[in-house]
Amino acid sequence: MGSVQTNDGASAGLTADSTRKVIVAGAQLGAINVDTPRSEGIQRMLKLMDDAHSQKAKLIVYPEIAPVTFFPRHILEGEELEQYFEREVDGDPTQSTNLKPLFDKAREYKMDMYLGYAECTGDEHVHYNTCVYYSGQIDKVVSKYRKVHLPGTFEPYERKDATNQLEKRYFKPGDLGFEAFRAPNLVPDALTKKSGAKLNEPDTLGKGDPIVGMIICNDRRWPEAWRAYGLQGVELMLCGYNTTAWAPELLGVNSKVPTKEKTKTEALFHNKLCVTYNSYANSCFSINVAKCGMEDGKYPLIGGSCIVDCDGEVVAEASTEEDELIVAEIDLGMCRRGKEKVFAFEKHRRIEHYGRISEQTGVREPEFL
Ligand code: CDV
Repeated sequence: MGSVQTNDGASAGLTADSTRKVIVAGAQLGAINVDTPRSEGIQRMLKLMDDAHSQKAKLIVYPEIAPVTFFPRHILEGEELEQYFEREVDGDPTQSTNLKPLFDKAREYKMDMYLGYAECTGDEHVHYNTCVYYSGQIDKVVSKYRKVHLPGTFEPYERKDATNQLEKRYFKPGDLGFEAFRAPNLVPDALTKKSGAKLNEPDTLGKGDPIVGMIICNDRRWPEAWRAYGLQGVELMLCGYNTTAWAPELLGVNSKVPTKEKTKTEALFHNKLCVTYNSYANSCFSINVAKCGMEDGKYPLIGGSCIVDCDGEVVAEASTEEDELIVAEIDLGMCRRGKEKVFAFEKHRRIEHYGRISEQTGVREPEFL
C-alpha cells in the first residue's frame, strides 16, 4: 500500500500513507448580479475548470448556489423565484439544462466536482439548497446533500433597506442527513470490497477510497455537522458558501467592530475559525469556497476561500474577491495522526454525557440561585 513510517513517526506509532496524495481545487466566484445571464455564470465556472485541469486537479469545488446571484436576499415569488432553481431530468442533475455543460466538461476531464445549486424536485416541486458530488471518472453523481442549517428568516425584515436572508422561506431543510461517501479512484491503489479486506480493522482504516463529506455554508458553523461526518472517518470536507459581509439585522453588530469595513474582517475571521477548528477536531482536510464580492453594487459577500489541512492549517487561500482558483496537493494519509491519537474517538469520547446535543434544540439555563 506504500505506507511509510518515518523514524520519528515509527517510534511514536504513527503512519503516513504517501499514496493518498491528490491535487484539489477550489473555484471561487466573484459577484454574480441579478441581471447576469445564467450562461455567463456557467462560462466563468467552465473557465475555472479549464484552469484546474491545466494544474492537474482531480477535484474542483464550487460555491453554494454557484451559477446565480444569491437570490434569497430578495423578496420573490412565481417565475421570478422559480427561474433560480435547477430542474433535474428524472432525478438526474447531469441532464439539467443549465448545469449540463459543467458535468460534460468534468466528464471530459475525468475530474470530480462538488456543485452547489438551488434544486426544485421534479415530482413534488420541493425546493432545497443542494450540492452534489459528481465523479468525472465513473460519470456518476455519487452523493447528494441538502443544506440542513438554513439561516435567516421566513418573513422579510420590516426595514425596507435591510438585507434579507430568506432561506427559511424558499427552501425546505435538508432531508438527507450527513452521509459520508467514498470518492471512487480519487487516489490510487485504494482497498475495495474485491480485495476481501475487512472494514474498520486497524490495518485497513484510512486505506479505502477517500471518505468525503459535504456541507453548505451555514452548516460549517455547527460542529455537530462536522462530527457526524467525523464519526464516519471523513478525510475531506467540501463546503461552498455565500456569506454576507454586512447585514446588521441578521447578524447583529459587534460593538468592537461597528463599521461596515471592520464587520467584513470579523466575518472572514469567523469563517476561518470554523473551518480550521473543525478540520483539526475531525482530522480531515477541507475545501471551503466562496461566492464573493459586491453583488448588484450593494450586497457585499466575503471571499476567503481556503483549503485547510487536517491540523487546521490553511494551505491555500484566495487573495481576491473575484473568480479565482486555489489549488493544493493534499495528502489524505496525514489524517491518520489525529484520528489515531488526540481524536481517537473510540478511546476518548464519552457519549453518556452528550445526550443534550441531540435531545435539545434551544438553551435551557440552570435554575436561578
Ligand atoms: N448562505 C449562508 O448560509 N450564509 C450564512 C450567513 C447568513 C451567516 C453563513 O453562515 O455564512
